[in-house]
Amino acid sequence: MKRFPEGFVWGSATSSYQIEGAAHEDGRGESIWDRFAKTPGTIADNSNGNVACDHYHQFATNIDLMASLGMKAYRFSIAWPRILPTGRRAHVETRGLDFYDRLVDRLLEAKIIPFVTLYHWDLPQALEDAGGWPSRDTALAFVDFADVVSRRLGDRVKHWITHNEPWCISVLGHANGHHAPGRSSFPLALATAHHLNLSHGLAVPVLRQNAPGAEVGITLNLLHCDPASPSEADHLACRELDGTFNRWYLDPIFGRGYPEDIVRLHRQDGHLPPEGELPFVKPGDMDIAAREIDFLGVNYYSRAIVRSAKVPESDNLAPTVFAAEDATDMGWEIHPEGLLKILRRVHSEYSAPRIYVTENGAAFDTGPGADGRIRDTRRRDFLRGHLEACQTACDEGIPLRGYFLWSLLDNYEWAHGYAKRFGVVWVDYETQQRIPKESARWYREVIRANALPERDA
Ligand code: IFM
Repeated sequence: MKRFPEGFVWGSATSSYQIEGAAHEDGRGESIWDRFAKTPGTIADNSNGNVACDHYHQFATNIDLMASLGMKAYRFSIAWPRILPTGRRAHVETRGLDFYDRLVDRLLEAKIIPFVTLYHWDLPQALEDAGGWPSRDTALAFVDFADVVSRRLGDRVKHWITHNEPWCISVLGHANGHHAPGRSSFPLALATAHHLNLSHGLAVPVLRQNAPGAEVGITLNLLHCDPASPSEADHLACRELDGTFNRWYLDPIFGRGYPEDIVRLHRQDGHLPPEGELPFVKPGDMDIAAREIDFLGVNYYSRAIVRSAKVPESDNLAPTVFAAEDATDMGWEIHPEGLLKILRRVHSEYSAPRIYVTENGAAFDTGPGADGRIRDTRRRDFLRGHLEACQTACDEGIPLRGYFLWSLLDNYEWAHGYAKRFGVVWVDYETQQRIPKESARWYREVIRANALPERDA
């Protein structure tokens, strides 16, 4: 059995709106997801995060569960409206801070390392009403939020992630309206992406100041892209998707500014003015966005097989497709090689100093059998494939320091509601009963051995 490097961090990840519930307790303000979920037609099952996994009340049970599964670390996010109900520091809700304080203390008692994500999508609605992420002012409000939270937790939390998945916040939230706040304008999405980068860079020194000795980073969702055929058109389309999805977010963080080819593309498509400076970038911004980080968080779920829409069918040679059985319940292709390729790339092209896989996992709706056991072998196989990719990356000398599976619990999968189950622990939403699935037991063995069991085990 080949072992992972000594000290490899094994954990699981969640986010505030997806699990906490208690939406109206202890002074929590309204978030954009509370508002969005009330808007007819936005959420597949018309549900919301009002109760979710009731983590706000059951966090101790959930920590016991993590401990029983041998987990060494836990990545969670802070609900901004719990701390600053109107988004601004004029009103700090201490009961919100007290909650995360208790959570962190309990984790540390259980010898589980807290990894805190500051922004995992639940913007205070008051900030949205004042312009939201397309407004530069929200970047400044974020720095205040980062300051308030890290002053309180920085003595104990030594791993900080500014933002989770800026592509989703920008594109799903502002370009195609699939996520809160449900806006549909590419120019607004580009301004959002920039203000996320800016706010990230502004927060880095604040976090370092308030949490001495901490590691600070950002989490990007990265997509490995392959052309659907060897045709030139598909290669170009592939390069463009890689640019809009990956490079637009990686390049500014690593000091390269926004990629020229994609700036050109956005100018052609009318998302940016035909020439001149980018309207949202002020002098000095790109240096701020590129402030040195200690690690890059990589969220990886699938790859894209890219086919050009701009040329007649006949120009594209036989496309690569994937079989239905190779997809998760999200319809995403299961492609562990893509994770390895992404890890190699952020190491060799961007020299990420350290890397954590901050999310990786699969939605499968396998529930309890007659004997109560949940035999989610497809999730186990998914995890094994991706962990093999991680192991290869470590063997190649890529500085991959840890892995957080998404997710600890079945939870609120945003616009999909509760129908998509990503947890290694089953949640009965009626009773709030939790049942560890077979994949959770398998993961426990991986952690215990710091190695993958033999394939036929
Ligand atoms: O549930 C989400 C999470 O909030 C962000 N990353 C992807 C997960 C699965 O879609």
